[in-house]
Amino acid sequence: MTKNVSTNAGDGGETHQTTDADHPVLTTNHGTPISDNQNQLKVGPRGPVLLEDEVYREKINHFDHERIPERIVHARGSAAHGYFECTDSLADITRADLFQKKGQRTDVFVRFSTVAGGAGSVDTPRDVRGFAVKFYTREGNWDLVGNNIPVFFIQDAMKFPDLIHAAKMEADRGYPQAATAHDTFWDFISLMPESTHMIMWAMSDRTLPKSFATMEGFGIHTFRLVDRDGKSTFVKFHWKPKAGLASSIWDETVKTAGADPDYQRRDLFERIGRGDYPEWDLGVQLFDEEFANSQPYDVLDATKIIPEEVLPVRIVGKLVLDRYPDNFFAETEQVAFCPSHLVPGIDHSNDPLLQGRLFSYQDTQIKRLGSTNWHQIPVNQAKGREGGCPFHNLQRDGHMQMQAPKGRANYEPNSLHLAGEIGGPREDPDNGFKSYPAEEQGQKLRIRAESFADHYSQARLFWRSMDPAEQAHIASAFVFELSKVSIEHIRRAVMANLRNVDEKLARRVADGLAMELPKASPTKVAPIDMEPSPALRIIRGPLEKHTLEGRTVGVLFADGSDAAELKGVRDAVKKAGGHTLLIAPKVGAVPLSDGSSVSADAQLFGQPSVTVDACAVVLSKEATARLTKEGAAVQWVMDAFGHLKAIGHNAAAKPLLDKAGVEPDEGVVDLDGFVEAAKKRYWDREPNVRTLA
Ligand code: HDD
Repeated sequence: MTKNVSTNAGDGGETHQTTDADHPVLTTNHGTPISDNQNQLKVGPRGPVLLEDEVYREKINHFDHERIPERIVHARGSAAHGYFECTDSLADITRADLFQKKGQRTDVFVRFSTVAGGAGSVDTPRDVRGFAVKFYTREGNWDLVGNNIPVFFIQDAMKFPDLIHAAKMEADRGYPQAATAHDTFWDFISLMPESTHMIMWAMSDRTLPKSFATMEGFGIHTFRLVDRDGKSTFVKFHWKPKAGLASSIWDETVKTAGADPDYQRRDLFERIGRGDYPEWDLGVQLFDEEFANSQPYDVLDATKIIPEEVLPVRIVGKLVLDRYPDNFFAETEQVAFCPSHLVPGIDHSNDPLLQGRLFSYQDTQIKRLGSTNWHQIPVNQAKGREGGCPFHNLQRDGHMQMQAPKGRANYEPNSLHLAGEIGGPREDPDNGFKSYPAEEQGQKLRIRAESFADHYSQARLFWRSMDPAEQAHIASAFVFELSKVSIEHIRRAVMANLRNVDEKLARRVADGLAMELPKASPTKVAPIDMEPSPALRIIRGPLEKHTLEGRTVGVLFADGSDAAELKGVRDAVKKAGGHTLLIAPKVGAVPLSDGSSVSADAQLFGQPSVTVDACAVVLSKEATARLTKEGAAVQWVMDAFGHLKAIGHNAAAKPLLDKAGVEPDEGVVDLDGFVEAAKKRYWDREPNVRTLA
């Protein structure tokens, strides 16, 4: 290996670098070795600098161009690599390669995102989360670009720019960032009754996921699966988290945003690092035209779900994220999803929202990544597993072309192969992608189907399916958001729509705002009462999991903490599949009762209890006396209690709990009972700690 000592670092005592096997020689982008990375080229030691300095110019020029336009929506994202494994063959329903054989694996890249905020905004606003999956199948890339909510705000893509303009920071003042609690968003929502179902989800705990690993994902639209004989079956896709569904409490997310703006990105990184790989089951709801026609809504309307109780979700695969990207920009930022990217055996439906998306994503990628050759960026390349899916075609040239195709033939048909030359790729009529030959006819119209006109029945279904604790969160979220709306007629218009969802909900919101209830807004179609769907709940719902697996317990300790008690908590949490974070007033060596010492993972002031799932307090009498006078320690415990977390404590720590206003309940336990108690939140405590609408 090259041994090279840089000696030209100037006279100012700058660093001298050596290069060896671990440090290859620094070069320009064109490979010229660089002798000095500290100074511009000057005339004499005090300048002026010379324009001929290519080493400097290249470096700055590249730096000046380091940013690309951020995504207009979903700008803030975090991603991971992993695999999809087919666990139940769908070969009788679709010819899609990834669903053929039980045990078959397909590589994936998954990007989670918030919608409204910019790339540098926080991870925990009240917002929908994107859940975009790129499957590198052996027959091309399939992008399932979904969200963590199974419906959308609008029915027709024509309204997408309006929705997003209204949701993002207001046009004149440039705020608020990453928040829907403002006039323009609610103005739009109040004037678009079709958004009512999704706004119920948006005001629920679904928009406050604790972690990416604890949220569901949905493909939303109705798609088609097509078998080898060309038979089509409609499908809706669901991702079900193995870690269970878990959300935060509003006050907790607000504080998390300050304590750790990267909370969910860090969580993804750390989970993968610890081997707690985030995992989901892939479920499908399969149905035919007859079923579709029998439902009281249109399956092409993206503001509607098919309740799982009506049409069960069949689990056909699992998704495991086991590798964090090597480079944020190259992968997470440059990954580009397109709902139009399908593979043989999967096709889209006529959902007008989906149809509009088919154009938008390719268009945005060209703008964002700067070239139609964006498919050549490694994270976007069709590669399949086992290196199986290169692309071959006769498209050529363009900005940033990375390939040098051989031969004269860049057109087809050609006969050059007959002369022994490279003829290039040919179409495959048997196995190539074929669109499902749906029969279509009708007049050209700009119109919304009558079957899309019921805007309230499913909003009502959602509300009626919620646990009472969730209903209280929803009502309180409306009150909070509308309290930030300064124009009164907008608040009234929202409440007028809510009366069509549920009178009591509308009344609770009106009371919370101290406003009169307006008249209900007129409806084209009278809402119906559908059978409640318990599957829609998080709290006390089928996916709420009482577990420590993959969860983090914060242990507050200090000088003189009992070594055996501390070890007892750590061991027990580990045994239950959890992870402990030791938190102390100082991070270095903290002396324990037996003369040993241990380093804290985090300092008390920088690691508030909002960042963990459950809390243990292990303190000596002396440390407790000190910490009862320490605001951060009192707040740590107060928040743990207020956020309905389990608190395990030793006897000596009790005065700190008293100071924090902790009242006895089944979630406040001694250390022996802690691990069992730490597996859940205590929803019944909530009415004692805050007023909800
Ligand atoms: Fe979209 C990005 C999800 C409707 C136009 N969308 C984007 C991302 C997700 C979704 C997860 C981020 C992908 C990533 O991580 O890179 N979008 C949805 C869902 C929708 C939806 C679930 C409705 C069911 N979107 C939608 C419509 C349009 C767009 C109707 C336009 C007609 N979406 C875009 C976009 C984005 C995008 C502007 C911005 C960045 C990108 O595409 O790659 O083209």
